[in-house]
Amino acid sequence: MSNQRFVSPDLIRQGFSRAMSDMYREEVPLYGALMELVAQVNAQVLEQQPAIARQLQHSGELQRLDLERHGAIRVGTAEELATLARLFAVMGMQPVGYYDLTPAGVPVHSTAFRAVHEQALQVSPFRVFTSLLRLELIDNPELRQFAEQVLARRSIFTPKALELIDQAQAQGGLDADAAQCFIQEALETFRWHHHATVTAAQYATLSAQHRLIADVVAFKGPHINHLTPRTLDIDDVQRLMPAHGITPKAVIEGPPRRACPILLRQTSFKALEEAVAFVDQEHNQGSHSARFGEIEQRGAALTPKGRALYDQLLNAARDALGDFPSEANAQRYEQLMQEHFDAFPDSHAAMHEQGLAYFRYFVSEAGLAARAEPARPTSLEALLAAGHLGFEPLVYEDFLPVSAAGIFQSNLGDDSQSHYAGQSNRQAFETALGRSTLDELQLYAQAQQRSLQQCAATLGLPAL
Ligand code: OOG
Ligand code: NI
Repeated sequence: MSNQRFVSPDLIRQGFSRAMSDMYREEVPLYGALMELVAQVNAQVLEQQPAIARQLQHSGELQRLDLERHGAIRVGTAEELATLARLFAVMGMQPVGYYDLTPAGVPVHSTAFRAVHEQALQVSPFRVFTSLLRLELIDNPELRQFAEQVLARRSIFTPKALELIDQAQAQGGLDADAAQCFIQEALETFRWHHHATVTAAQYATLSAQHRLIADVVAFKGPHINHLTPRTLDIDDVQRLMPAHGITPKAVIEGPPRRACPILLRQTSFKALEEAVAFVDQEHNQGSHSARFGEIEQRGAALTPKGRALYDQLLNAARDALGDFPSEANAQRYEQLMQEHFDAFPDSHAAMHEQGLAYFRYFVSEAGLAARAEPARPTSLEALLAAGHLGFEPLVYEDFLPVSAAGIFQSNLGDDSQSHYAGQSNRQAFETALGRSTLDELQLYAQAQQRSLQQCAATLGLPAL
């Protein structure tokens, strides 16, 4: 059987990401407004800062920018998570990283499904932050049992989606018709349902335990709760949001503003209060808030050394603040972050020299021109010094646990600060998932290494 007849998983992911965006824009018009604002700001940045436009052009990020977004969902059972992993695999998405949100009072642990190779990422960098509810942390045994029973009764995938996942796995892919059908069927899992699966009283009980538990347990499926476009200037978007009828949360999560962005900065706007019908109601008499909006700005992927420095500075700034960042202390928090992050070098050259970030190396014009010269440099250091090789940071494709906790919290309301005694449990998560999660640091190291191999091949050198 030849692979020719199969659609590339990257194209299925691209199609799915588009279909998801169209569905969400119809469901949540404010998302459309946010997309327009982000597109405007991005166009302005590219026009006013040609250096950024050149870098993005060079790295291939420019062509993916308009498509770029991440979503988030929350599931309730191991079986749901394991089947999702198989569904995402049809689109070339693997679980990368493990995020434990329990220390922040959110009873879930999570991974991000995404493409892992730089070429696949260029076709579609679509990611889905996927959380599994930790029912074992509910201390009331009756409520826990009730939640388990409700979850056991639901099926979040259409029969046709399940059939196509099996087919893709058995045959090694899907042809064009099957891929189209798969996109439509898979979309159903993430759709919003106005009809809850529990009574108003049951919803209230679940919600009193934790609003997140109600969000996962009381509905037919894991509705997509936000889709996040990537902006080139998050401060600008944050500033312009109110004029577009969007109220952002008080602080931007992640590192402060810098000349050379690192990791990930994010901000969100509050969840919508939406009408729903509980099973003991005829009309949409109840309400539930889950869906919100978010934007992100992505920067350089950091090495373990860079990440340790980031974590250290972030913790120091938060310790100095002495409280959770909020509207009341937002300005002071921003100032503290700026001060502390002075200690993080803010140029690509310094980050490279100190081994703080991962880079993609490329052969320059000068390097190409010098290929035939017998006395040309051949070591990495010498090639860089001679300007025969250049480098640019690899973009961070993942998430940040402290930021994710801040995003969760801002959408759950201030009354939901909870404390859970549970241990971080990557192993339990991976057992539920049915496979291990990939180490994001290894993926960046591999991409960096591939770029060096390519440079060596271009220059006709044995290795670099
Ligand atoms: C996910 C919150 C985390 C992010 O971008 O870090 C998140 C959720 O609310 O389900 O979306
Ligand atoms: Ni998000």
